[in-house]
Parts: sequence; structure tokens; C-alpha cells
Amino acid sequence: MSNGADFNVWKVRSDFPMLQQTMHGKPLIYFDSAATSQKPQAVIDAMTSFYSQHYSTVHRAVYDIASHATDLYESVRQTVKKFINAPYSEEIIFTKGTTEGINLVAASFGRAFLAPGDEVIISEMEHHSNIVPWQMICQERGAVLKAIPINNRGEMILEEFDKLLTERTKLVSIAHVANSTGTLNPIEEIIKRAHAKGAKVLIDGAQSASHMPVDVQKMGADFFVFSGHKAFGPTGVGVLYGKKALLERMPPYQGGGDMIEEVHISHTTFQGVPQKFEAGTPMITEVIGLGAALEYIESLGREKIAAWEQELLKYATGRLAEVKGLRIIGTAAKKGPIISFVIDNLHPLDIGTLLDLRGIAVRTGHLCAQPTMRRFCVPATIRLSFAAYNTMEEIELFVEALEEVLLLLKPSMSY
Ligand code: C6P
Repeated sequence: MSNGADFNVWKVRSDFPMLQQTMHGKPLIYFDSAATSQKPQAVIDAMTSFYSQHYSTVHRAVYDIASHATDLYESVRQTVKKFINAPYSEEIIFTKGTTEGINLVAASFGRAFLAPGDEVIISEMEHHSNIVPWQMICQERGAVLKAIPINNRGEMILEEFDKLLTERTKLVSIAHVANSTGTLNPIEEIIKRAHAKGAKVLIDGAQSASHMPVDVQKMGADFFVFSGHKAFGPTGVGVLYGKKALLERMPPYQGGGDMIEEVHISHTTFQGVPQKFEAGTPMITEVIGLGAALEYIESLGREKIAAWEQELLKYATGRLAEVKGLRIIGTAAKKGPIISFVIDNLHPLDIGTLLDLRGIAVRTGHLCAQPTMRRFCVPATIRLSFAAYNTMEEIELFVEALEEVLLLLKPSMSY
């Protein structure tokens, strides 16, 4: 893995107009990229240029600009294929985001393959998007939902996973990186163990796709999902990768235009993949923006991004450990660039509000991961999440601001 030293973070920052902004009169320190990342000029330009020079529908019309728009749209499928090293471009389905990708698989795979008494396994560190769709389909199909427990560091207990896996397990759905604790899960091992029992595996890549190299063939995932907006792209677009042989056996998720072959009043025949899963006029400009975002990430290099973010993570973890009364939630040996913490006797929302006044954007709350919060006996955390554009200087300013805030909230503490 390359060293962050040859990574020019100042050049990267200059690509992001939002990072030149102030908040409450202070230079913006944006530590909420796990919620959504900022956008580089290249993405803004690609979308503006598409809207102003190439905009039309796709897949439906013979006129020139429509066929050009279709070519541009379909070329992004190739970009995504390369980005995650999928074998075939038909395995790339455009969705609204991670949430829709998981709902699609839950509904479609569930209807095709889940029978009463079958089992689905998730873990205790999942985002609600990787819990609720499984509850819904398990309830509909009479299947059973189980969760792999996690240890005090926020790591999955693999021996417990082995105990939960049975011949009835049809699907295992796990975060690559947990949004609440930052845990980087051993997905290759999880996939190997699940496959040995005949279960399929979905990897929720919402917090990994833009932060580290992703190779769906190497990891062996049956499904991999991520959101464009967390990967420097626009909102309203995401990706579902699925193995072709599996997707072909799954029924459509939604019905409508573009996904059909022939429609009769009595019945319909469907297109093959991926069209079968892309009903209606798609989010055309957002797909174009996603393509520009992934190309931007590739131009920085994911190995280099990962190395830089690991340096930020290490530095920030060390600096936060010096803050009195601070407890990091999630101390796994391997983590993505996310740090959640709580401070004795203080509510995360109060701290977040006072940090905001100092120009610092962090997320506070249950992070859409209530079971994880319960596991750690906390109602909420404060979360810092980094992207390629963050700097060590910002971390230093953050720690200074945090100490100021703590003095305000707990005047008796001395730092
Ligand atoms: N996590 C966060 O602040 P959508 O909203 O569909 O783009 O992504 C859902 C999702 C699924 N899985 C994981 C691991 C996630 O982190 C998220 C989104 C945001 O942590 C919003 S709660």
C-alpha cells in the first residue's frame, strides 16, 4: 500500500468548492463524509455540461441527442464495472442508492429463494438499511432473521457466525465497513464461510467503495451495493452489483417502462439484466455525475486514498485518546476512516451544536444504527468521518475546539 506522503491533499482540497466555504464565519471543517461526501468540480461540471449540452432521455428514442445520451449513460456502466472489477457490465444495476440496492435484493431474492423456515444473517453492527428490509421480507416469507454478535471492540465474533450458519441460511448481508464503529469486516472470510454452507452474500459497501480498492471477484461477493453521494457523486444514484446467473433467476423489483419485452393486458415478458431491474426513466444526469465521480477517485488512486485516510485515522485516534473522559466506540484492529466517541456525562448533541458554531461539521445521534448503540449501551455518539480531502491540521483544530467546548460544558474539568 502506498504511503500517504506522496498524496497531495492540498491539491485535492482545491478540487472541492464547498471546502472553500465558511460556516458561522469559520473555515469549514467537514468531518461528515460518511453521511455524504463533498463534490469535486469535475462532477459538478460533468452534470452541468450534460444538462446544458447533451440532455435527453435514454434507451427510448432514435433522435441523435437521445442516442448520444444513451451512449454516455451506458458508458458509466462500463466505468462502474471497472471500478469494482465486475466480470460483466450487465451485472451493474443503477439504483437510487445503497438503501434501494438492499431493498431490491431483499424483495427480489427473497421472493425467489426464501421459504418458510429459511434464514437470513446480518450482524449487530448494521445500518438500519441493512436490517429493516430483511425484517420485512423475512416476515413476508416466514423466514428467520439472525444477527452475528460483536465484541467490545466492535468486531464480529466469527465463532458465533459459524454457530448461526446452517443449511437453512440462504443469505448473509454484512457491511464492508460499519458506519457507526468504523469496523472493517473480514468479508473474504465471511463470504468463504457462508459459501461453504451454500448461502449467498451481500456486501454493503456504502462506507467502503470510495475509500479502498474494491474487487468483487476477489472478495467473491454475490451482491455488492453502494451509494454515489458518499463517493463524491450526486445523491439519488447508486449501484447494485449482482452475479449474472443469480440476477437472471430473480424476479423484477419494480414494474414499468424500459424493463419490459412485451406487455399484454393479461401478462408481460421482461428484458434481461440489467434492464429488468431498471424500471422507469432512470436518474440520467446523476448516473453521468457518478461516472465522473468514479473517474475522479481513480485519478487520485484508491490505494493512495486509503493510505492517506489511514494516516488521518491513526493521528485522530491518538489525539482523541488524550482527551479526558472520551471513550471511542469501535476500536477494531482494522477500521475505515470513521471514529465514533462519547464523553462522560455529556450529550453528543450538545457537543455537536457547539462544534457547529466553531465551523466543524460532525454527525451526532444514533447514526441509523440503533442496535449497535444498544450493544454499547449509549444512546448516541459523536462521529468524525474522513475523506481524501481532510488534513492533519483540521484534526488539530478539531481537538482544540473540542477541548474548548468541553470546558464550556464542564467548567470544572481542566485540560
Ligand atoms: N449512512 C451515515 O451517516 P443511503 O442513505 O441509501 O445512501 O445509504 C444507506 C447506508 C447503508 N449502509 C451503510 C453502512 C451506511 O452508512 C448508509 C448511510 C449515513 O452513516 C446516513 S445514516
